[in-house]
Formats: sequence, structure tokens, C-alpha cells
Amino acid sequence: KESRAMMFQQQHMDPDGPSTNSNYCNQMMRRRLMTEGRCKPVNTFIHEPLVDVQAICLQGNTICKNGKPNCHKSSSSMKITDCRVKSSSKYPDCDYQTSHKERHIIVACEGNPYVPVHFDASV
Ligand code: CPA
Repeated sequence: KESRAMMFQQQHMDPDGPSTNSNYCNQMMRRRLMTEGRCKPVNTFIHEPLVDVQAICLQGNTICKNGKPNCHKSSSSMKITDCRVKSSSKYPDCDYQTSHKERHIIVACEGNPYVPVHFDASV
């Protein structure tokens, strides 16, 4: 469904990033509305063109963490930023650790067109 594809883009796509700034996750998690109601514990931003991320849905098929068969692993490694809430973080002051990485990523895809709707893991 289109809204789940749009939600994936809102939560996970930042093709022009990252800024080199250690506050990246604190700023982006808030800006992309993942600190409303609670601090989302873990979230990954992808710094690659949207077309390259959509293309993962045609790449190696794998089982998702929830057991569904609709996950796909990128054939190339991708620039990502891993955001994890610090154990000292107290809502509503969501405080994240920012880690820039290059990893293969696993996304779940759905629909027609068959596009990313969920970020499963980086490996
Ligand atoms: P999201 O992609 O918005 O794992 C929980 C969340 O943490 C998940 O959020 C991704 C994020 N995360 C991350 N980086 C990591 C580890 C976790 O960014 N390294 O999920 C969107 C929705 O998709 C959720 O409602 C759950 C759902 N979902 C889970 N498995 C799915 C599947 N196989 N097909 C479709 N939807 C699935």
C-alpha cells in the first residue's frame, strides 16, 4: 500500500545525508516524527538514492526476522546511519547514539509496485 511505502521513506530514507554531526540521530529522529509518544528504540537511515533502495526488492530473497518470506538483501553495501536510544535517554528527551556504517541491508517489500515497507536488518 502506498502509505506504508511513504512511511518507509519518511523513516528510513536520507539520500543526501549524513551530516558528519554526532547529533544526527537526535535531530533526524525528531524531524522524522519517531519521538512522538515514545522514543523509537532503533532506526536506520539509508544514504543512497531511492531508486537504488527500491531495486533491493529485486535482489536476493531472504526470510525476515518475523518469519515472512518477503525480505531482500542488498547485493551491494550501502551507506547507513544506525540510531539507537541511549539507556540514559528519558522520554520526551530522546537521546540517541549515532553510528555511520557501510553494510548490506535487508528490507521487506510489499505491493504492486513491489517496494520497501520495512527495514529488517543491516549485515
Ligand atoms: P519499520 O521499518 O518502521 O524492528 C522494529 C523497527 O525498528 C522497524 O521499523 C525497523 C527498525 N529497525 C531499524 N534498523 C535496525 C533494526 C530495526 O531501522 N537495524 O517497520 C515498519 C513496519 O513493518 C512495522 O509495523 C513492522 C512491519 N514488518 C515487520 N516485518 C515485516 C515484513 N516481513 N513485511 C512487512 N512488514 C513487516
